[in-house]
Amino acid sequence: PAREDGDSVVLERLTHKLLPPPMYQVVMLNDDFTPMEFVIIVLQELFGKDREEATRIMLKIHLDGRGICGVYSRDVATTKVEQVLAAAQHAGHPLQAVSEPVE
Ligand code: NFA
Repeated sequence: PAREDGDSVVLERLTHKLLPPPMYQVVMLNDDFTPMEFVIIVLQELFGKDREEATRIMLKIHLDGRGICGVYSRDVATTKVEQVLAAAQHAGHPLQAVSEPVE
């Protein structure tokens, strides 16, 4: 019978239920040089945090050495890391970020 793209919708939903996409956390690392204010702005502009949450995450990174900025699909997480590194390079700060699979 005619498909009218209905089958692919069903298959996509079924695949989604059986096998949720692996998720990746973007982790930012502490250093001794990047200004706290720069980290707060990056967390707001690139990760959509309000100032209060951005400050909380920045301080967590400062105190613990690392902190989670957000959790995304693999491609989005990779792009977020690239954006952090580009912003840091542009500003002349050594800020580092990595993505890693959740659990
Ligand atoms: N440790 C940095 C400072 O004291 C601040 C910082 C926080 C850097 C989080 C990187 C990540 N200026």
